[in-house]
Amino acid sequence: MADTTSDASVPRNVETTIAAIATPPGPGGIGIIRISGSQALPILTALFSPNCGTIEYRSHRLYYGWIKDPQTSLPIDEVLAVYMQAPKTYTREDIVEIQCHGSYLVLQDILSQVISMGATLADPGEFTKRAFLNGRIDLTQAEAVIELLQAKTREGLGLAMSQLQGRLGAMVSSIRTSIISLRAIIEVAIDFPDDDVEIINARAMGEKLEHEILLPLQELIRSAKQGKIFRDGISVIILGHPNVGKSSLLNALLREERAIVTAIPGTTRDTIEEFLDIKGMPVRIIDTAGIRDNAEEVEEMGIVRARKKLAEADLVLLIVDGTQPPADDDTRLYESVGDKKILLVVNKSDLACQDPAIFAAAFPAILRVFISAKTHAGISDLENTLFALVTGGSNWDPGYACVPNVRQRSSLEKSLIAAKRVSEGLRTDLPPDLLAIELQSALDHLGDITGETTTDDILDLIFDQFCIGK
Ligand SMILES: Nc1nc2c(ncn2[C@@H]2O[C@H](COP(=O)(O)OP(=O)(O)OP(=O)(O)O)[C@@H](O)[C@H]2O)c(=O)[nH]1
Ligand SMILES: [Mg+2]
Repeated sequence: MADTTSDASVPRNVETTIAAIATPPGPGGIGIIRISGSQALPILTALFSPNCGTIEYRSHRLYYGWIKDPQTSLPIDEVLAVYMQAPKTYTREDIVEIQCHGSYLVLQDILSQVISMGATLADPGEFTKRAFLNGRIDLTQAEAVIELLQAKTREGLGLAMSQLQGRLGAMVSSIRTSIISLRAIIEVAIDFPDDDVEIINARAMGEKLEHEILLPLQELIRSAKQGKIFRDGISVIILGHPNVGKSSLLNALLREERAIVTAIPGTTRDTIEEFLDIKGMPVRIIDTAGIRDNAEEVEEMGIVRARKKLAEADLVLLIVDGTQPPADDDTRLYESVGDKKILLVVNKSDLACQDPAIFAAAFPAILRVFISAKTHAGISDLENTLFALVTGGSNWDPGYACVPNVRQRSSLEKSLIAAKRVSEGLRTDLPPDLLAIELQSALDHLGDITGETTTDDILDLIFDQFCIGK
Protein backbone atom coordinates (compact mmCIF):
# COMPACT_ATOMS: atom_id res chain seq x y z
CA MET A 1 0.00 0.00 0.00
CA ALA A 2 1.13 3.53 -0.65
CA ASP A 3 2.40 5.74 2.17
CA THR A 4 -0.33 8.23 3.06
CA THR A 5 1.71 10.43 5.36
CA SER A 6 2.43 13.89 3.98
CA ASP A 7 6.01 14.72 3.04
CA ALA A 8 6.42 18.47 3.03
CA SER A 9 9.93 18.16 1.59
CA VAL A 10 8.67 16.77 -1.72
CA PRO A 11 8.91 19.58 -4.25
CA ARG A 12 5.71 19.99 -6.16
CA ASN A 13 4.10 22.29 -8.60
CA VAL A 14 0.54 22.77 -9.63
CA GLU A 15 1.01 20.04 -12.25
CA THR A 16 0.94 17.46 -9.47
CA THR A 17 -2.37 15.77 -8.81
CA ILE A 18 -3.16 15.97 -5.12
CA ALA A 19 -5.50 13.92 -2.96
CA ALA A 20 -6.73 13.87 0.63
CA ILE A 21 -9.52 12.72 2.89
CA ALA A 22 -11.76 15.79 3.06
CA THR A 23 -13.99 14.71 5.96
CA PRO A 24 -12.98 14.78 9.65
CA PRO A 25 -11.44 11.70 11.29
CA GLY A 26 -13.73 9.31 13.17
CA PRO A 27 -16.76 7.33 12.06
CA GLY A 28 -19.40 9.22 10.09
CA GLY A 29 -22.28 8.71 7.71
CA ILE A 30 -20.12 9.35 4.69
CA GLY A 31 -16.47 10.11 4.08
CA ILE A 32 -15.12 12.00 1.11
CA ILE A 33 -11.85 11.67 -0.76
CA ARG A 34 -10.96 14.60 -2.91
CA ILE A 35 -8.56 14.53 -5.87
CA SER A 36 -7.48 17.61 -7.83
CA GLY A 37 -5.30 17.81 -10.91
CA SER A 38 -4.92 16.52 -14.42
CA GLN A 39 -4.76 12.87 -13.29
CA ALA A 40 -7.99 13.00 -11.30
CA LEU A 41 -10.15 11.46 -14.00
CA PRO A 42 -7.64 8.76 -15.09
CA ILE A 43 -7.29 7.75 -11.43
CA LEU A 44 -11.07 7.52 -11.04
CA THR A 45 -11.35 5.49 -14.23
CA ALA A 46 -8.71 3.04 -12.97
CA LEU A 47 -10.30 2.49 -9.56
CA PHE A 48 -14.04 2.92 -10.04
CA SER A 49 -16.46 0.42 -11.53
CA PRO A 50 -19.75 2.20 -12.24
CA ASN A 51 -22.82 0.03 -11.91
CA CYS A 52 -24.05 1.17 -15.29
CA GLY A 53 -21.03 -0.37 -17.04
CA THR A 54 -18.41 1.42 -19.09
CA ILE A 55 -19.14 5.11 -19.38
CA GLU A 56 -17.85 8.39 -20.61
CA TYR A 57 -17.87 10.65 -17.57
CA ARG A 58 -19.89 13.82 -17.83
CA SER A 59 -18.93 16.74 -15.66
CA HIS A 60 -20.74 17.41 -12.37
CA ARG A 61 -22.73 14.14 -12.49
CA LEU A 62 -22.90 11.67 -9.66
CA TYR A 63 -22.10 8.04 -10.52
CA TYR A 64 -22.91 5.04 -8.38
CA GLY A 65 -20.61 2.01 -8.23
CA TRP A 66 -17.70 0.34 -6.46
CA ILE A 67 -14.09 1.23 -5.79
CA LYS A 68 -12.05 -1.88 -6.46
CA ASP A 69 -8.44 -2.83 -5.92
CA PRO A 70 -7.10 -2.69 -9.49
CA GLN A 71 -4.71 -5.58 -8.81
CA THR A 72 -7.13 -8.06 -7.25
CA SER A 73 -10.44 -6.57 -8.45
CA LEU A 74 -11.70 -7.05 -4.90
CA PRO A 75 -14.25 -4.41 -3.85
CA ILE A 76 -13.08 -1.83 -1.30
CA ASP A 77 -16.35 0.09 -0.88
CA GLU A 78 -19.65 0.98 -2.45
CA VAL A 79 -19.47 4.66 -3.40
CA LEU A 80 -20.84 7.66 -5.24
CA ALA A 81 -18.29 9.41 -7.43
CA VAL A 82 -18.35 12.76 -9.12
CA TYR A 83 -16.03 14.14 -11.76
CA MET A 84 -15.92 17.94 -12.07
CA GLN A 85 -14.19 19.22 -15.13
CA ALA A 86 -11.94 22.30 -14.93
CA PRO A 87 -12.38 25.23 -14.71
CA LYS A 88 -15.74 25.19 -12.93
CA THR A 89 -14.35 23.60 -9.78
CA TYR A 90 -13.06 24.57 -6.34
CA THR A 91 -9.43 24.61 -7.51
CA ARG A 92 -10.10 25.39 -11.19
CA GLU A 93 -8.48 22.05 -11.93
CA ASP A 94 -10.18 18.75 -12.71
CA ILE A 95 -11.61 17.43 -9.45
CA VAL A 96 -12.91 14.03 -8.48
CA GLU A 97 -14.70 13.36 -5.22
CA ILE A 98 -15.41 9.89 -4.00
CA GLN A 99 -18.13 9.55 -1.36
CA CYS A 100 -17.71 6.31 0.52
CA HIS A 101 -18.87 5.00 3.89
CA GLY A 102 -17.47 7.12 6.69
CA SER A 103 -15.07 4.52 8.03
CA TYR A 104 -11.54 5.69 8.62
CA LEU A 105 -10.13 2.35 7.39
CA VAL A 106 -12.15 2.45 4.17
CA LEU A 107 -11.09 6.05 3.58
CA GLN A 108 -7.44 5.13 4.19
CA ASP A 109 -7.67 2.16 1.81
CA ILE A 110 -9.19 4.23 -0.99
CA LEU A 111 -6.71 7.05 -0.43
CA SER A 112 -3.83 4.56 -0.59
CA GLN A 113 -5.10 3.31 -3.95
CA VAL A 114 -5.41 6.87 -5.22
CA ILE A 115 -1.84 7.64 -4.12
CA SER A 116 -0.51 4.45 -5.70
CA MET A 117 -2.12 5.53 -8.97
CA GLY A 118 0.13 8.62 -8.98
CA ALA A 119 -1.52 11.27 -6.82
CA THR A 120 0.41 13.04 -4.06
CA LEU A 121 -1.00 13.55 -0.60
CA ALA A 122 -2.23 17.15 -0.29
CA ASP A 123 -0.71 19.52 2.26
CA PRO A 124 -3.09 21.32 4.64
CA GLY A 125 -5.02 23.96 2.68
CA GLU A 126 -3.53 22.93 -0.64
CA PHE A 127 -6.87 22.72 -2.46
CA THR A 128 -7.71 26.27 -1.36
CA LYS A 129 -4.17 27.42 -2.16
CA ARG A 130 -4.65 26.15 -5.71
CA ALA A 131 -7.96 27.99 -5.94
CA PHE A 132 -5.98 31.12 -5.02
CA LEU A 133 -2.97 30.43 -7.27
CA ASN A 134 -5.29 29.63 -10.17
CA GLY A 135 -7.07 32.95 -9.67
CA ARG A 136 -10.50 31.71 -8.61
CA ILE A 137 -10.38 33.50 -5.27
CA ASP A 138 -8.19 36.22 -3.81
CA LEU A 139 -6.27 35.89 -0.58
CA THR A 140 -9.00 37.50 1.53
CA GLN A 141 -11.41 34.83 0.32
CA ALA A 142 -8.91 32.06 1.08
CA GLU A 143 -8.58 33.44 4.62
CA ALA A 144 -12.36 33.62 4.83
CA VAL A 145 -12.49 29.87 4.22
CA ILE A 146 -10.37 29.27 7.36
CA GLU A 147 -12.53 31.62 9.37
CA LEU A 148 -15.68 29.98 8.12
CA LEU A 149 -14.40 26.58 9.25
CA GLN A 150 -13.34 27.92 12.65
CA ALA A 151 -16.24 30.30 13.35
CA LYS A 152 -17.74 29.72 16.80
CA THR A 153 -20.73 32.05 16.63
CA ARG A 154 -23.30 33.06 13.99
CA GLU A 155 -21.78 36.56 13.88
CA GLY A 156 -18.28 35.15 13.30
CA LEU A 157 -19.75 33.03 10.53
CA GLY A 158 -21.49 36.09 9.05
CA LEU A 159 -18.19 37.97 8.92
CA ALA A 160 -16.47 35.03 7.24
CA MET A 161 -19.30 34.73 4.70
CA SER A 162 -19.14 38.40 3.83
CA GLN A 163 -15.41 38.07 3.26
CA LEU A 164 -15.84 34.87 1.26
CA GLN A 165 -18.19 36.72 -1.05
CA GLY A 166 -15.28 39.03 -1.78
CA ARG A 167 -16.52 42.23 -0.13
CA LEU A 168 -13.20 43.06 1.50
CA GLY A 169 -11.31 42.15 -1.67
CA ALA A 170 -13.60 44.44 -3.70
CA MET A 171 -13.14 47.36 -1.30
CA VAL A 172 -9.37 46.96 -1.33
CA SER A 173 -9.36 46.69 -5.13
CA SER A 174 -11.36 49.88 -5.43
CA ILE A 175 -8.83 51.74 -3.22
CA ARG A 176 -6.01 50.28 -5.33
CA THR A 177 -7.67 51.53 -8.53
CA SER A 178 -7.78 55.04 -7.10
CA ILE A 179 -4.11 54.85 -6.14
CA ILE A 180 -3.20 53.65 -9.62
CA SER A 181 -5.06 56.53 -11.23
CA LEU A 182 -3.28 59.07 -8.96
CA ARG A 183 0.02 57.45 -9.79
CA ALA A 184 -0.73 57.77 -13.51
CA ILE A 185 -1.18 61.54 -13.17
CA ILE A 186 2.04 61.83 -11.21
CA GLU A 187 3.95 59.75 -13.75
CA VAL A 188 2.96 62.21 -16.46
CA ALA A 189 4.47 64.96 -14.32
CA ILE A 190 7.67 62.93 -13.99
CA ASP A 191 7.82 62.32 -17.75
CA PHE A 192 7.22 65.97 -18.70
CA PRO A 193 8.94 67.94 -15.96
CA ASP A 194 9.26 71.13 -17.97
CA ASP A 195 5.76 71.23 -19.29
CA ASP A 196 4.18 74.62 -18.86
CA VAL A 197 0.82 73.23 -17.95
CA GLU A 198 0.34 72.56 -14.28
CA ILE A 199 -0.07 68.82 -14.50
CA ILE A 200 -0.40 68.18 -10.81
CA ASN A 201 -3.38 69.97 -9.42
CA ALA A 202 -2.39 69.35 -5.81
CA ARG A 203 -5.73 70.41 -4.45
CA ALA A 204 -7.79 68.13 -6.70
CA MET A 205 -5.42 65.26 -6.07
CA GLY A 206 -5.54 65.88 -2.35
CA GLU A 207 -9.33 65.64 -2.43
CA LYS A 208 -9.28 62.44 -4.42
CA LEU A 209 -6.72 61.04 -2.02
CA GLU A 210 -8.86 62.00 0.96
CA HIS A 211 -12.16 60.60 -0.31
CA GLU A 212 -11.10 57.58 -2.27
CA ILE A 213 -8.07 56.42 -0.30
CA LEU A 214 -7.57 57.85 3.19
CA LEU A 215 -11.19 57.72 4.36
CA PRO A 216 -11.92 54.18 3.11
CA LEU A 217 -8.64 52.95 4.63
CA GLN A 218 -9.50 54.55 7.98
CA GLU A 219 -12.99 53.09 7.83
CA LEU A 220 -11.64 49.57 7.25
CA ILE A 221 -9.14 49.91 10.10
CA ARG A 222 -11.91 51.12 12.41
CA SER A 223 -14.07 48.18 11.41
CA ALA A 224 -11.16 45.80 12.09
CA LYS A 225 -10.83 47.18 15.62
CA GLN A 226 -14.55 46.96 16.34
CA GLY A 227 -15.08 43.59 14.74
CA LYS A 228 -12.07 41.95 16.36
CA ILE A 229 -14.08 40.75 19.33
CA PHE A 230 -16.58 38.98 17.08
CA ARG A 231 -13.82 37.41 15.05
CA ASP A 232 -11.36 36.45 17.81
CA GLY A 233 -13.55 36.56 20.91
CA ILE A 234 -12.53 37.56 24.42
CA SER A 235 -11.40 35.86 27.58
CA VAL A 236 -13.38 36.43 30.78
CA ILE A 237 -12.25 35.31 34.23
CA ILE A 238 -14.52 34.78 37.23
CA LEU A 239 -12.69 35.94 40.33
CA GLY A 240 -13.72 36.09 43.97
CA HIS A 241 -13.30 34.66 47.43
CA PRO A 242 -14.28 31.08 48.27
CA ASN A 243 -17.99 30.25 48.37
CA VAL A 244 -19.28 33.45 46.80
CA GLY A 245 -20.77 31.44 43.91
CA LYS A 246 -18.15 31.54 41.12
CA SER A 247 -18.78 27.99 39.94
CA SER A 248 -22.53 28.51 40.28
CA LEU A 249 -22.18 31.54 38.00
CA LEU A 250 -20.20 29.52 35.45
CA ASN A 251 -22.96 26.89 35.46
CA ALA A 252 -25.68 29.54 35.15
CA LEU A 253 -23.96 31.14 32.15
CA LEU A 254 -23.46 27.75 30.51
CA ARG A 255 -26.97 26.61 31.41
CA GLU A 256 -25.51 23.30 32.55
CA GLU A 257 -24.05 21.80 35.70
CA ARG A 258 -20.45 21.94 34.51
CA ALA A 259 -18.52 22.73 37.69
CA ILE A 260 -18.90 21.15 41.12
CA VAL A 261 -20.76 23.40 43.55
CA THR A 262 -20.75 22.77 47.29
CA ALA A 263 -21.21 24.75 50.47
CA ILE A 264 -17.60 23.96 51.40
CA PRO A 265 -15.28 26.91 50.78
CA GLY A 266 -12.38 25.91 48.53
CA THR A 267 -14.36 23.49 46.34
CA THR A 268 -12.79 24.54 43.03
CA ARG A 269 -9.06 23.82 42.96
CA ASP A 270 -8.14 24.02 39.30
CA THR A 271 -9.18 26.50 36.63
CA ILE A 272 -12.14 25.43 34.48
CA GLU A 273 -12.45 26.83 30.97
CA GLU A 274 -15.51 26.74 28.79
CA PHE A 275 -16.82 28.46 25.68
CA LEU A 276 -19.85 30.77 25.63
CA ASP A 277 -21.68 32.66 22.91
CA ILE A 278 -22.76 36.02 24.37
CA LYS A 279 -24.82 37.90 21.76
CA GLY A 280 -22.59 36.58 19.00
CA MET A 281 -19.36 37.30 20.83
CA PRO A 282 -17.20 34.19 21.38
CA VAL A 283 -16.25 34.16 25.06
CA ARG A 284 -13.75 31.90 26.78
CA ILE A 285 -14.94 31.85 30.38
CA ILE A 286 -12.69 30.73 33.21
CA ASP A 287 -13.83 29.66 36.67
CA THR A 288 -11.09 29.78 39.28
CA ALA A 289 -10.21 28.69 42.79
CA GLY A 290 -11.52 31.13 45.41
CA ILE A 291 -8.78 33.48 46.49
CA ARG A 292 -7.95 33.58 50.20
CA ASP A 293 -4.99 33.66 52.53
CA ASN A 294 -3.91 30.56 54.47
CA ALA A 295 -5.16 28.13 51.82
CA GLU A 296 -3.87 24.57 52.05
CA GLU A 297 -1.35 23.30 49.49
CA VAL A 298 -3.60 22.16 46.62
CA GLU A 299 -5.89 25.15 46.98
CA GLU A 300 -2.86 27.46 47.00
CA MET A 301 -1.73 25.96 43.66
CA GLY A 302 -5.19 26.72 42.29
CA ILE A 303 -4.89 30.31 43.50
CA VAL A 304 -1.54 30.68 41.72
CA ARG A 305 -3.20 29.41 38.53
CA ALA A 306 -6.10 31.82 38.96
CA ARG A 307 -3.69 34.74 39.20
CA LYS A 308 -1.87 33.57 36.08
CA LYS A 309 -5.14 33.37 34.14
CA LEU A 310 -6.05 36.82 35.39
CA ALA A 311 -3.03 38.19 33.57
CA GLU A 312 -4.29 36.75 30.25
CA ALA A 313 -7.95 37.75 30.64
CA ASP A 314 -9.61 40.64 28.81
CA LEU A 315 -12.31 41.16 31.41
CA VAL A 316 -12.87 40.24 35.06
CA LEU A 317 -16.15 39.25 36.65
CA LEU A 318 -15.43 40.09 40.28
CA ILE A 319 -18.04 38.27 42.29
CA VAL A 320 -19.05 38.95 45.88
CA ASP A 321 -21.64 37.43 48.21
CA GLY A 322 -24.51 39.94 48.44
CA THR A 323 -25.57 38.68 51.86
CA GLN A 324 -22.27 39.84 53.38
CA PRO A 325 -20.98 43.38 53.64
CA PRO A 326 -17.94 43.90 51.43
CA ALA A 327 -14.77 42.99 53.29
CA ASP A 328 -11.32 44.57 53.07
CA ASP A 329 -10.31 41.38 51.26
CA ASP A 330 -12.77 42.15 48.48
CA THR A 331 -11.38 45.61 47.90
CA ARG A 332 -7.85 44.23 47.92
CA LEU A 333 -8.84 41.70 45.29
CA TYR A 334 -10.43 44.50 43.27
CA GLU A 335 -7.23 46.53 43.44
CA SER A 336 -5.15 43.52 42.36
CA VAL A 337 -7.04 43.39 39.05
CA GLY A 338 -5.16 46.45 37.78
CA ASP A 339 -6.50 48.31 34.79
CA LYS A 340 -8.44 45.46 33.20
CA LYS A 341 -12.12 45.85 32.37
CA ILE A 342 -14.07 44.74 35.41
CA LEU A 343 -17.68 44.08 36.26
CA LEU A 344 -18.84 43.62 39.84
CA VAL A 345 -21.28 40.75 40.26
CA VAL A 346 -23.22 40.81 43.52
CA ASN A 347 -24.54 37.26 43.94
CA LYS A 348 -27.21 35.49 46.01
CA SER A 349 -29.93 38.09 45.39
CA ASP A 350 -32.53 35.41 46.21
CA LEU A 351 -31.46 35.71 49.88
CA ALA A 352 -31.74 38.70 52.20
CA CYS A 353 -29.01 40.96 50.87
CA GLN A 354 -27.10 44.05 51.98
CA ASP A 355 -28.19 47.47 50.81
CA PRO A 356 -26.96 47.93 47.18
CA ALA A 357 -25.60 51.35 48.19
CA ILE A 358 -22.98 49.60 50.33
CA PHE A 359 -21.55 47.93 47.20
CA ALA A 360 -21.67 51.18 45.28
CA ALA A 361 -19.66 52.83 48.03
CA ALA A 362 -17.14 49.99 48.34
CA PHE A 363 -16.62 49.61 44.57
CA PRO A 364 -17.05 53.05 43.06
CA ALA A 365 -16.63 53.67 39.34
CA ILE A 366 -17.30 50.15 38.17
CA LEU A 367 -20.47 48.67 36.72
CA ARG A 368 -22.46 46.44 39.08
CA VAL A 369 -25.04 43.74 38.45
CA PHE A 370 -27.13 41.93 41.02
CA ILE A 371 -27.80 38.27 40.29
CA SER A 372 -28.74 34.95 41.74
CA ALA A 373 -26.63 32.20 40.26
CA LYS A 374 -29.05 29.83 41.96
CA THR A 375 -32.33 31.06 40.42
CA HIS A 376 -30.66 32.63 37.33
CA ALA A 377 -32.25 36.00 38.14
CA GLY A 378 -30.20 38.78 36.55
CA ILE A 379 -28.11 36.50 34.32
CA SER A 380 -29.32 38.08 31.07
CA ASP A 381 -28.74 41.53 32.60
CA LEU A 382 -25.19 40.38 33.36
CA GLU A 383 -24.73 39.20 29.75
CA ASN A 384 -26.03 42.49 28.36
CA THR A 385 -23.83 44.58 30.66
CA LEU A 386 -20.79 42.46 29.85
CA PHE A 387 -21.49 42.82 26.14
CA ALA A 388 -21.90 46.59 26.41
CA LEU A 389 -18.71 46.88 28.46
CA VAL A 390 -16.70 45.02 25.84
CA THR A 391 -18.19 46.63 22.75
CA GLY A 392 -18.20 50.08 24.31
CA GLY A 393 -21.98 50.21 23.89
CA SER A 394 -21.70 50.82 20.15
CA ASN A 395 -24.57 49.54 18.06
CA TRP A 396 -22.18 48.16 15.50
CA ASP A 397 -23.84 45.49 13.39
CA PRO A 398 -21.42 42.69 12.57
CA GLY A 399 -23.85 41.18 10.07
CA TYR A 400 -23.16 43.77 7.43
CA ALA A 401 -19.61 44.71 8.26
CA CYS A 402 -16.45 44.14 6.36
CA VAL A 403 -13.96 43.25 9.06
CA PRO A 404 -10.27 42.80 8.21
CA ASN A 405 -8.27 40.35 10.33
CA VAL A 406 -5.03 41.14 12.17
CA ARG A 407 -2.81 40.51 9.14
CA GLN A 408 -5.03 42.54 6.84
CA ARG A 409 -5.32 45.35 9.36
CA SER A 410 -1.55 45.62 9.65
CA SER A 411 -1.25 46.00 5.86
CA LEU A 412 -4.05 48.58 5.84
CA GLU A 413 -2.24 50.57 8.52
CA LYS A 414 1.01 50.51 6.54
CA SER A 415 -0.83 51.56 3.42
CA LEU A 416 -2.49 54.39 5.33
CA ILE A 417 0.87 55.66 6.60
CA ALA A 418 2.20 55.80 3.02
CA ALA A 419 -1.00 57.48 1.78
CA LYS A 420 -0.73 60.09 4.53
CA ARG A 421 2.82 60.84 3.38
CA VAL A 422 1.44 61.46 -0.11
CA SER A 423 -1.15 63.79 1.33
CA GLU A 424 1.53 65.67 3.25
CA GLY A 425 3.77 65.68 0.17
CA LEU A 426 1.05 67.27 -1.96
CA ARG A 427 0.77 70.06 0.56
CA THR A 428 4.52 70.64 0.70
CA ASP A 429 5.19 70.32 -3.05
CA LEU A 430 7.21 67.13 -2.71
CA PRO A 431 8.81 66.22 -6.07
CA PRO A 432 6.58 63.93 -8.16
CA ASP A 433 9.06 61.04 -8.16
CA LEU A 434 8.95 60.91 -4.35
CA LEU A 435 5.16 61.06 -4.37
CA ALA A 436 5.17 58.17 -6.82
CA ILE A 437 7.35 56.09 -4.47
CA GLU A 438 4.94 56.63 -1.57
CA LEU A 439 1.95 55.79 -3.75
CA GLN A 440 3.65 52.60 -4.86
CA SER A 441 4.26 51.67 -1.25
CA ALA A 442 0.59 52.27 -0.38
CA LEU A 443 -0.33 50.11 -3.36
CA ASP A 444 2.01 47.25 -2.45
CA HIS A 445 0.70 47.01 1.09
CA LEU A 446 -2.83 46.68 -0.27
CA GLY A 447 -1.58 44.06 -2.70
CA ASP A 448 -0.45 42.01 0.33
CA ILE A 449 -4.06 41.83 1.46
CA THR A 450 -5.55 40.45 -1.71
CA GLY A 451 -2.49 38.39 -2.61
CA GLU A 452 -1.08 40.27 -5.60
CA THR A 453 2.20 41.05 -3.88
CA THR A 454 2.19 38.62 -0.96
CA THR A 455 5.45 36.79 -0.32
CA ASP A 456 5.66 32.98 -0.23
CA ASP A 457 6.42 33.03 3.51
CA ILE A 458 3.16 34.81 4.26
CA LEU A 459 1.24 32.49 1.95
CA ASP A 460 2.73 29.49 3.77
CA LEU A 461 1.75 30.97 7.13
CA ILE A 462 -1.82 31.45 5.93
CA PHE A 463 -2.33 28.07 4.33
CA ASP A 464 -0.65 26.23 7.21
CA GLN A 465 -3.67 27.13 9.34
CA PHE A 466 -5.93 24.94 7.22
CA CYS A 467 -6.78 21.33 7.78
CA ILE A 468 -5.85 18.62 5.29
CA GLY A 469 -8.41 18.14 2.54
CA LYS A 470 -9.52 21.79 2.38
N1 LIG B 1 -28.97 31.02 47.83
C1 LIG B 1 -27.96 31.03 46.95
N2 LIG B 1 -26.92 30.22 47.11
C2 LIG B 1 -25.94 30.25 46.21
C3 LIG B 1 -25.99 31.11 45.08
N3 LIG B 1 -24.86 30.93 44.36
C4 LIG B 1 -24.14 29.97 45.01
N4 LIG B 1 -24.78 29.57 46.12
C5 LIG B 1 -24.33 28.58 47.09
O1 LIG B 1 -23.09 28.99 47.61
C6 LIG B 1 -22.24 27.87 47.84
C7 LIG B 1 -20.94 28.04 47.10
O2 LIG B 1 -21.19 28.03 45.69
P1 LIG B 1 -20.04 27.77 44.64
O3 LIG B 1 -20.61 28.05 43.33
O4 LIG B 1 -19.44 26.44 44.86
O5 LIG B 1 -19.02 28.89 45.09
P2 LIG B 1 -17.53 29.13 44.59
O6 LIG B 1 -17.29 30.57 44.63
O7 LIG B 1 -17.29 28.43 43.30
O8 LIG B 1 -16.69 28.45 45.75
P3 LIG B 1 -15.20 27.85 45.72
O9 LIG B 1 -15.06 26.97 44.53
O10 LIG B 1 -15.11 27.12 46.98
O11 LIG B 1 -14.28 29.02 45.70
C8 LIG B 1 -23.04 26.65 47.40
O12 LIG B 1 -23.66 26.08 48.50
C9 LIG B 1 -24.08 27.24 46.47
O13 LIG B 1 -25.26 26.46 46.39
C10 LIG B 1 -27.13 31.95 44.94
O14 LIG B 1 -27.28 32.75 44.00
N5 LIG B 1 -28.08 31.87 45.90
MG1 LIG C 1 -15.99 26.98 42.73
